[in-house]
Amino acid sequence: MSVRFHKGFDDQENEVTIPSLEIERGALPTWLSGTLMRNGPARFRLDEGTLNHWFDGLAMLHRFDMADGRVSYTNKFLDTPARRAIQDGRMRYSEFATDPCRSLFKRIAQQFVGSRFGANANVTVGKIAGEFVAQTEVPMPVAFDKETLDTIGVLGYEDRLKGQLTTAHPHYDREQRVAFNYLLKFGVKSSYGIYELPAGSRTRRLVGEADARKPSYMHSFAISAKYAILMEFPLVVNPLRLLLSGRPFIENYRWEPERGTRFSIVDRSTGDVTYAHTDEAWFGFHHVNAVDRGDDVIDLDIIVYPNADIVQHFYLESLLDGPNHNVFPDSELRRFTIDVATGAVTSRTLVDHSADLPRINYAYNTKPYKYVYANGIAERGRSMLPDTIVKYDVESGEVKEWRHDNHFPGEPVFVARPNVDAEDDGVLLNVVLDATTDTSYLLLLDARDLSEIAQARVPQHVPFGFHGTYVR
Ligand code: QVM
Ligand code: CO
Repeated sequence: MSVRFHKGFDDQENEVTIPSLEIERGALPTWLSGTLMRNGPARFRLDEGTLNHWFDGLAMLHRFDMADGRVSYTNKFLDTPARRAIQDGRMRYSEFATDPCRSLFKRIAQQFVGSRFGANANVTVGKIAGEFVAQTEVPMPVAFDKETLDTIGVLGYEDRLKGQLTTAHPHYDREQRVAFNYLLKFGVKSSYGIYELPAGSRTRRLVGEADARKPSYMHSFAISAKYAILMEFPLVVNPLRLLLSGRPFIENYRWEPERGTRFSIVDRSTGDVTYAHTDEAWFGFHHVNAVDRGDDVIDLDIIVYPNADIVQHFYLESLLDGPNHNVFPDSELRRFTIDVATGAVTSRTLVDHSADLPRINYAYNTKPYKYVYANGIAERGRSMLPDTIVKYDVESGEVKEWRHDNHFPGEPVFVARPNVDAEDDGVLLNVVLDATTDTSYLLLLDARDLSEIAQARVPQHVPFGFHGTYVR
């Protein structure tokens, strides 16, 4: 099979502003007026050596502005200590899977002055206290100017919550106007604190705290109307190792499937914590939704893998030079039904198809819903990277697909058509790498049937990124 996706991992040093992209096919819907902002790594090659992993690359912001049938494009690196050091020819800060060379003394000193992290927030874009921020899993959001994409700086919270790790996937309760996230505090006894942050505020409030001796690597979590739920995959770390091993962050984690999978369930109003458990070992990055069924049962839907091999798959060496059998690990959309009172967990496959980077119409978060959009795998056991856009019907298990040979889409972002009721009445925005020309384009699909609406060409490549957000 010919796979030419490598351009998606090439550095993109060119920062441009293009007032009007060429619309190569179709036309933008007249109602579509807003901005898609995306984040992702755009530089891996250093003066000496290369970063190890897809999650390590230097953050670049991308902005697609849509109005009056036109699309403009701007991209800019996030201006951070990590980026400046690399421009000066040195790697000075820890990334997900790459560490600079350091003495033990320096490592420990840095641990306590908190400068091991160079603010390379390359995962997603959010909004905190009215500011647009780039976010990653170290709780130091980096504010930037929405128009110019110029970096403003690390956004400070005004509270006393402490923790070293969080997610780049906060949840939002649009009625209560609060955001939720967790903050992991490493210690002899580590804890995951669930906090809420009112819109417009910098003051987080601790809702409840679950403890863990060996914290799990959890890239996202779920909220239902009543609970915040942490699905603790058995990819776990001994916090001492993180402090002393001298290995990059993720290499300190161990796959311990015999632990099974624990769920920490925090009551959003009382802060009470209960635990549930299954002997089955699962791993995943992305929760899809969670819905309360009756009083004390939660249906939690998530893209899962039977193990954490996917983390290895995303090393650049594996992606770019791996042997032909180095294919994308199989995933599925699975529903875990949790009985909060008894701690019992059962689960079943909802959609038996491989994909990741799932999105829903977020108005349906915590509510009964039907559709998931994701970055899909055309052929299990053959594709190395996601190469389709899929739409899942979680009730029937039906899969719809958009695909095009040698075109590599990313995360599909759903935008609802204003003033409509149907869950899937809207468009999907997707940045696709066209590996036949080594350039990218913004693809608009009708979310109902995945038919093409328009394509707007960027005259250079947009490296494969992670997440984005649409703002009106
Ligand atoms: C120290 C550290 C880091 O889908 C994309 C996922 C991306 C995830 C990323 C980029 C995670 C990065 C995590 C850089 C962790 C840094 C932590 C949390 C604890 C400190 O003690 C040590 C700086 C290595
Ligand atoms: Co993510």
